[in-house]
Amino acid sequence: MAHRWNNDLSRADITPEATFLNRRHVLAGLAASGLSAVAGRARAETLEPNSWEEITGYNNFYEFGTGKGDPAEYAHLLTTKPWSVKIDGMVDRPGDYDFQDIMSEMTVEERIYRFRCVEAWSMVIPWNGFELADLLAMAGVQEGAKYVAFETLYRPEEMPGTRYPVLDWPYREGLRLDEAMHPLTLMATGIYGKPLPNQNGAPLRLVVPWKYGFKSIKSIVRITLTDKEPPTSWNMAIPSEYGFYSNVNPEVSHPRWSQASERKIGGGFFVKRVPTLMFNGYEKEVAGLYEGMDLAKYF
Ligand SMILES: Nc1nc2c(c(=O)[nH]1)N[C@H]1C(S)=C(S)[C@@H](COP(=O)(O)O)O[C@H]1N2
Ligand SMILES: [Mo]
Repeated sequence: MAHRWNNDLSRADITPEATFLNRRHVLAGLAASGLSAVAGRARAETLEPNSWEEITGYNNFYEFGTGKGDPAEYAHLLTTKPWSVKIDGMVDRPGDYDFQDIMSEMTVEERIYRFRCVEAWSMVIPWNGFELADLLAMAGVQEGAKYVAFETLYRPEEMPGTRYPVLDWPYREGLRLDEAMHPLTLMATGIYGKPLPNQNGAPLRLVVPWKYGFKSIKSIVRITLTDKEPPTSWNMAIPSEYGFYSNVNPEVSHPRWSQASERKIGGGFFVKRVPTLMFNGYEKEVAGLYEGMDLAKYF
């Protein structure tokens, strides 16, 4: 599959942000560019990934409970083999796509992304995955499609958290088609080069780095192309707090807490909070998608 990202931006464009390349490449690039070791270290440190233990031990996956430790404790109950994803709606080739068949078509690469939860904690995660756009191309998006709807597996016998009506199951999310096609939008299939652990959304989950974490839906079984804005679980549950867009925006506060700063998980609870960046630091890449929109209204 083609890789739009590499075609759109040169390495020179992205190295200063140290955002999309893995750390070895970043460090090699900095050394080659003659930057001082100190500057190099400072830049690399801004995206120092969280540890495997942090990434896989502190999660939100309400199908396994609402506690941050529940997914690590209970997600092993989930069977992820075999797995297929139904792609339907406004596509040329609707059907059930087997996960292994999808993987054999895709080039999986590593990308280190900032990941920020609406509750104002954040992590930096080295994902492995492929662009959602490549998967959508497999199914062939039809003219007139404007949105992409996603659904998580709903299998109560393996998901103890679904016994409680905290959300209207199955977990649902959605993106506008241009957001879905953006080269930063990833279908993640791994972390640190290993297959995605169940608690992180095995075998495949969305990662939209400029949006709050809840948009990054886990363990996806259905993707539907549509011309209408799809309902989303968090918006259905609490519409005043969770909008369809959910772009990381330090200027728009959540009704119950500020969104202006965040605490990076790891290094102890007293690590100082850092200011949250517009679009989670991906402003240069994605601000154009929202030109002319009132982001306080479309939150
Ligand atoms: N199916 C499903 N996907 C989900 C959630 C969930 O409860 N169920 N939680 C979301 C929230 S609120 C966050 S912050 C991220 C957490 O991803 P992580 O546990 O891999 O860090 O997953 C998102 N995707
Ligand atoms: Mo979240």
